[in-house]
Amino acid sequence: MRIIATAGHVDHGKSTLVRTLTGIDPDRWEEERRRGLTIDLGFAHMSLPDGERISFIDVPGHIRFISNMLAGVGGIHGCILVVDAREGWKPQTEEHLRILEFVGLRHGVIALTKADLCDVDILDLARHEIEDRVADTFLAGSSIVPVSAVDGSGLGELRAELSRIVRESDESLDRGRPRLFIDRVFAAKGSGTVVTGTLTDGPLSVGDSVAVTPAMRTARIRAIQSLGENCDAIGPGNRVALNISGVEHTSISRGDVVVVPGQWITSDTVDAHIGVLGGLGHALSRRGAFTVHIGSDEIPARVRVLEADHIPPGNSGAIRLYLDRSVPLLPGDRYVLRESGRSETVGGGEILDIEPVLSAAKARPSRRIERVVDERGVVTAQRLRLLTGVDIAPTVGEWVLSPTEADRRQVSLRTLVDESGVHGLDISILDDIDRALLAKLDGVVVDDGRARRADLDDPLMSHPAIARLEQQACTPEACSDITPTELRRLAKAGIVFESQGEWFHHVALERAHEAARHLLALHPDGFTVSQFREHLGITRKHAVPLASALDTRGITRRRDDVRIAGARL
Ligand SMILES: Nc1nc2c(ncn2[C@@H]2O[C@H](COP(=O)(O)OP(=O)(O)OP(=O)(O)O)[C@@H](O)[C@H]2O)c(=O)[nH]1
Ligand SMILES: [Mg+2]
Repeated sequence: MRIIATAGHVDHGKSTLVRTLTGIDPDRWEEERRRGLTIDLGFAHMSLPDGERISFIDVPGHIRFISNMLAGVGGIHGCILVVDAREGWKPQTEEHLRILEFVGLRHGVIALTKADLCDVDILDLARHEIEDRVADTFLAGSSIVPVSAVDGSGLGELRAELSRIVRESDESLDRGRPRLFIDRVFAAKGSGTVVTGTLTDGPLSVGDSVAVTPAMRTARIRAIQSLGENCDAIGPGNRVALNISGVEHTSISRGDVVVVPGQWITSDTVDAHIGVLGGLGHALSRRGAFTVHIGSDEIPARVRVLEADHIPPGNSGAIRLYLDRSVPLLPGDRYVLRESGRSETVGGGEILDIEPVLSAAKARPSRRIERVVDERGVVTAQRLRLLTGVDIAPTVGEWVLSPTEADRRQVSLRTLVDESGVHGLDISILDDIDRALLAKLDGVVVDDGRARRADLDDPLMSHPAIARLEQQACTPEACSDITPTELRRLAKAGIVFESQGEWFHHVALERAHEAARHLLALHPDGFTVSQFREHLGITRKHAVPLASALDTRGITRRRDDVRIAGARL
């Protein structure tokens, strides 16, 4: 599926051409048909001879309805630029073409209409003029096809050109986060609210919970139609009608956006690249009242030129846009800037930053992810994806850190750890990011909630209880001068061990091991706890846990009342 928009001056034959190709009259309104003038967007579709399907968006050519034209060209794959062969290039031929450039279109064909009314010389003249006019645009070198809706000439070649556009244009990007800029909304009899638009960025399914910007009213998708047919799910790059429940049609208007909650950042201040039209009679500065056209939305805005105070016609630069309301956006989104006072197209380009951090005086917008991270220092990988549309692996935990920020934090962590000495740094005073960084810091050990330099002696290792337990060996007394936590840390270090509630120094295990070896040499069929106890000269209180410690280590194995050799003897 590809979506093709018409473009061109008023009365040049756009709607007639769409009707001739598809059999569907894109002029939906009685007023449009009566006046023979397209006012709002029209829709039609067809199958090409090779089976490919095309949706058409037919736009009005009249300058008064340019906003409607702008609302129709978001998310399209190609265009038919329509030029009346007798009239040639006209203001809205030029303006529409420039608008299509600003929205980033790369594919199209030029239809030279009403060929039945002209002779070959006129057609040649028109062709040469068009070739000149499109020379510096995406239509440079495109086919110019003379067509007639009256005698049908040229239509075969035009269809072949449409097939070429289908082949050469890329499928719409699937980012897994659908966005539907609404271009029509109405109440369907018996089924509630219906919104239509060009679906981009991800698929939608019946049953999905969605939200409608700017108020983020939540709704559920009850039914989906595309090309007049019901479907359970639909991918990006399609014309779509959604029947949604939960939102009144009167509370939605063109330009509102259907999204999945949590998947988009909506912003009202953005930095953008702008190309200013060469034909503009003045430079772009902050003076003036502007409208920004993004998707099907038209938003009043103020402009601030960045890195300069104006941009001359034909030049490009960066601007900050202060929008009257928030829109779900991504860097790379295209927009068109118009001046509302003079009602003229000023320029357009791509959004670079949907959440500028630096003041306009300092901002140097670009699409570099590193810039986005640098300006913030720290950002979660999830937020970074919403800000840039790109998945970046976290530096640590769930965070992406700029190199400067990572350095700064590591240096300060090292200082804190150094200063805390053998006592150690209480890591509960750190934030989550520092705690995660600390765990990866070389030469630092975190133990029991405290971080120390690994090369420092641990005072616990010289605790008097250790020497005492070592001396008492197989007959330890209960320790009152050391905590269970400390004993467990010593056990982790392999210095002491616990068996059946008794704490022993490791030497006790070595002696018990020796005793077992000795007794098994005398009694290959096994020795009793009594023999073990007598051999070591200890009581049952210590003999039982020691024998059990031998069992758990596989040195001995218990069989009925005796111990026999284990695998690790
Ligand atoms: N003879 C002839 N007339 C045509 C042809 N195509 C369009 N027309 C006529 O030109 C007039 C304008 O055609 P439309 O299709 O309404 O023009 P449009 O570009 O859609 O106009 P807007 O939508 O208002 O910008 C109508 O009267 C058509 O019948 C053609 O190939 N041959
Ligand atoms: Mg029309």
